[in-house]
Amino acid sequence: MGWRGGGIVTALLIGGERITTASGGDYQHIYPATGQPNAVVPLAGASEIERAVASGWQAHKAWMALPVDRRRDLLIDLADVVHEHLDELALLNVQDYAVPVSYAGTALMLERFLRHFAGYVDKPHGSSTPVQGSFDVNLIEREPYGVVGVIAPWNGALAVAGSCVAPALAAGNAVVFKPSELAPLAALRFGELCLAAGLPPGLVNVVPAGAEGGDALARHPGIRKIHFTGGGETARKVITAATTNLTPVVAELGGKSANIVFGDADLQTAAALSAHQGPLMQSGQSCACASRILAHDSVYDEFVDIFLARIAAAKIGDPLDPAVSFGPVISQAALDRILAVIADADNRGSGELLTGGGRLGGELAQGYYLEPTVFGGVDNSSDLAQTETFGPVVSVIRFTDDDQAVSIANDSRYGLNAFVHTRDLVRAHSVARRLESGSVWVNQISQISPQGPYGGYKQSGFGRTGGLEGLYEFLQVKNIRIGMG
Ligand code: TXE
Repeated sequence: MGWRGGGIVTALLIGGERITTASGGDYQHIYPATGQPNAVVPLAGASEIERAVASGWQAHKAWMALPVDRRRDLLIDLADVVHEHLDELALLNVQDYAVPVSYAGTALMLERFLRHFAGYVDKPHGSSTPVQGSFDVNLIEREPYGVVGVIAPWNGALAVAGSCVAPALAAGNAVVFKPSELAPLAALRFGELCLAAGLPPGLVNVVPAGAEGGDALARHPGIRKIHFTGGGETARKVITAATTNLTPVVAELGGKSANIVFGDADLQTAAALSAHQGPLMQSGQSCACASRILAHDSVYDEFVDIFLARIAAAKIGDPLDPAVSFGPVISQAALDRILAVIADADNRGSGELLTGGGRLGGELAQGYYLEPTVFGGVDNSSDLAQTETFGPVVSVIRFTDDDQAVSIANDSRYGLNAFVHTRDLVRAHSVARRLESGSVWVNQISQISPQGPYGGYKQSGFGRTGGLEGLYEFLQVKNIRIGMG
């Protein structure tokens, strides 16, 4: 990957070939920490998608022609190559979306998912069953789809490469991987590392694109399954496009996660975890953002004091500074949108502004920096509490008892994550079972691991990544019955 015109020259990666001009035009990628261009990104259009799908089908055949232990070892080799490039990938994440380099999470996640799913390649994932009234042999086989499409959001291309591309490959598929135009760099480098590890060219094609290329991918007849990660509005467009060929879709969408602090919680720990999981991690630009903090009346004031102190202690600044934990939001448009959310909440009296609320100036004025923002005493029926903000803005909401906490937490169209802080594990279990969300984290932050399934309830999506559920999303079931006379 070279530099041109003050920015990185990127290229699509199709069939192992770097393509630097594409029918989707060139996208001038802006570095959010400075508001300045740092890369020129050719965007895939329909013709490049066509090439990528055709290349995928050739590579799929080559991949399945390899014995399972060879495929397993190649995925382990890829994990090793990713491990050797963790620092570079973390820096490319910074170039992509100005996430602080101290947050190396997604590159590490990629390696872990690769190692985990390499382990499935040569393990049985079919079965056989006796059948009534005969001695026929009945096999239940799980087969790859062939070529699948993976569409990633800007805030976690490497996380999606791990949670989706890794299991898809382990299941035997080729992948057309479409990162967001807002964050293509780390994903493109991942595609190069796949080639360096010895994977067949075309097994992982990386095609940065916007809506045009994404739509072409979603409606392509050669794409047999789609895994989409992003917002609900876009998901509707992807699902509609996928109906062209009745292509199945898995959707990992947004959230408005409740973070319940009970009266018996260790408040120092709860405040530290809640600050990280709330406005600070990726500047609140995470589907797992704990954006609705429910605090029991008995500890509300004390918790808020500790929580605000934790947020004030966060180092805000240059994402390349290892001491920094809070960076800018992704774009001018996001900055304007989030400031409008804050102003609207203020005007409606949805809660009391306890800290933040404005754009950061001084040496940060060129970047899209927002102050970490907290509203207190928020009404859960307000738009502030009901709509995903996808920025460093969180609400603190009072509750008086367990039933009310569960009721408030579930009063949301989303259901991706929920967080519970309590020393009482009977309460933790009983509350966890009543929360309508795909993941519940007790005295923990959203430590997504390859072993555990991750995904949403309600409008946070359907389908899972991680674990056997995540593998089976990329396998289709065939029943074979052999007459024995
Ligand atoms: O999403 P967008 P963004 C969610 C997060 C938030 C959103 C932010 O909660 O709602 O993602 O990410 C492509 N046809 N999650 O802004 O705009 C687009 O180019 C096909 C949840 O990126 O929905 C990008 O690659 N594709 C997640 C992708 O869709 C289209 C974790 C997503 O874009 C398209 C991270 C079209 N018409 C973020 N239009 C989780 N649940 O794990 C755009 N795209």
